[in-house]
Amino acid sequence: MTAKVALIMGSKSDWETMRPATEIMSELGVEHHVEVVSAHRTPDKLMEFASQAIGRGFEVIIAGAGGAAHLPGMVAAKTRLPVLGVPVQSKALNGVDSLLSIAQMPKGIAVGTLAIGSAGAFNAGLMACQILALSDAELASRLEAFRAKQTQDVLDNPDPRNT
Ligand code: RP5
Repeated sequence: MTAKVALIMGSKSDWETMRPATEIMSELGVEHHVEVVSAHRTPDKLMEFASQAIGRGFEVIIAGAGGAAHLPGMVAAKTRLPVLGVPVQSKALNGVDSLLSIAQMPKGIAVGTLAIGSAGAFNAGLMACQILALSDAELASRLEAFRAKQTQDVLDNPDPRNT
């Protein structure tokens, strides 16, 4: 099966933040490709990746980056595929720089921006699954089951003193 989701990130240092995206996609049975593509260190690779993404069979791109986080916006500028941007927590500004860089796209090129850090990465993976589930009934069923279990887990153990 070919990967329908490409998960790219600006640096290997982003991997621990971005890993939860792969975990939920694996849990829901969604094939994904993972690769470092840097907007400022490998700009030619970035353009090549984005312009070839549709031809490679990808349907959703998740892009994580930190600091002056150009990666999601630049990828979105070169492909019509939906791009989900994950702000990686930076050392200097705790990821607020990453968040604003990704969220504040000028009108005309859209990037869906998730929360800062690993929760955002997990939700990007989840959102990618939800997008693919629009045309995949089996994936939709797995998503429904995931959500039902999450709900039931809370209902079954409402005492906050129990872990
Ligand atoms: C960004 O610069 C990356 O996305 C990373 O979050 C940040 C720092 O990268 P490294 O200097 O750790 O490689 O491009």
